[in-house]
Amino acid sequence: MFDALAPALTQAYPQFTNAPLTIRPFGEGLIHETLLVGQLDKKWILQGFNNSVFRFPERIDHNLSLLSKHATSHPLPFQLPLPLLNTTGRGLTAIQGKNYRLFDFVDGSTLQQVQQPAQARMAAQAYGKFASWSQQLSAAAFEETIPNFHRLDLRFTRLQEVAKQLPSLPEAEQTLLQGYLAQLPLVNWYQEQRKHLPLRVTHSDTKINNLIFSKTLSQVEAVVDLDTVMGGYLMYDFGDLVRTVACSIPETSTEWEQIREIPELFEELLAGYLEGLNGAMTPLEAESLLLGGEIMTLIMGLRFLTDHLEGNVYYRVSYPLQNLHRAKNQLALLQSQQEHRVRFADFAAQLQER
Ligand code: GN1
Ligand code: MG
Repeated sequence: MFDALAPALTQAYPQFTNAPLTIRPFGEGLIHETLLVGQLDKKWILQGFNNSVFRFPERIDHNLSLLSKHATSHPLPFQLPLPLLNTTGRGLTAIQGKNYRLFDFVDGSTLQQVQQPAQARMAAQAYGKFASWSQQLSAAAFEETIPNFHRLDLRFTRLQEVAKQLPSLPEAEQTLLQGYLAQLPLVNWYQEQRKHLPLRVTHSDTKINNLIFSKTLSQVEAVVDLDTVMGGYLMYDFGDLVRTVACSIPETSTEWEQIREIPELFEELLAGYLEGLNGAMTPLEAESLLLGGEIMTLIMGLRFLTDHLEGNVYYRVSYPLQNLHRAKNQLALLQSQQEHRVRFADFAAQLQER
């Protein structure tokens, strides 16, 4: 069904010759549509751009060009794949009423879940390195590609508003809603932090599957999904890593009884992130990392539940109750994370003494 894109692609990008193209779905992204394009022995990633989520493509262009310039003068030990330009010099190409972007394919492996503690450490070192590298850039120079993206307080009130507009909720939804609303103290803690934390240039979508490892999983080859790079807090980036790495099963799983935080992986992540950061943070930022995982898990859960109540208008779903299930998964993970607060604080104190 994607073959229909081939003639327009061949015309739009100087990379392609007239040899046949193969185009097939690729990866696990929930927002853009990701396709793998092959021609002879070469490969590219073609992305169907999600215009309704990313309403300001020009802001993305602006931010990516800041990143690209900085990467030229201050090289990173991994790639930051940027959109290839079409024959008219643009990163976006309209085909059959939809916008597409083409990227060089980074050969390697992606993980939905780490298999060994060393992979968690490596992932955290890479995102920590990205954070210290991007700190040399002014966060104020970056534009908000999705306004208020990680504003926990606004996500929280939005869920309340959406729930209020519904006449009544089935029991499963009601119980879950109450579970989320009981997290108000965490929202208040977040609000307090916002008064003191410096704004940094953050990736803002540091899921484990946004890293491309080498084939043998021995190093990080690339950090991808750069559309949400913008001003944010370090705890966002560390937190999304905790959410997607230090858990027994992925966010897509419906085996809620089995979901729990894996403290040993959290500890690898914290050690690795601090190694990557190499001291580039304030004491308060270092402390904020400890609750970053909870913050990001709460944000995602609130977003999944809100989307479920709104009729799945944001996230791609493969069955109608999937966002409800994701929300259930994330609340169970959050509650498990909260049982480890003391252990994590002790571990952080030990790391500091070393
Ligand atoms: C989305 O497309 P993907 O999977 O990289 C989302 C993230 C969520 C994530 C949940 C722009 O990222 O914020 O963490 O799904 N991206 C956007 O899996 O909303
Ligand atoms: Mg992704």
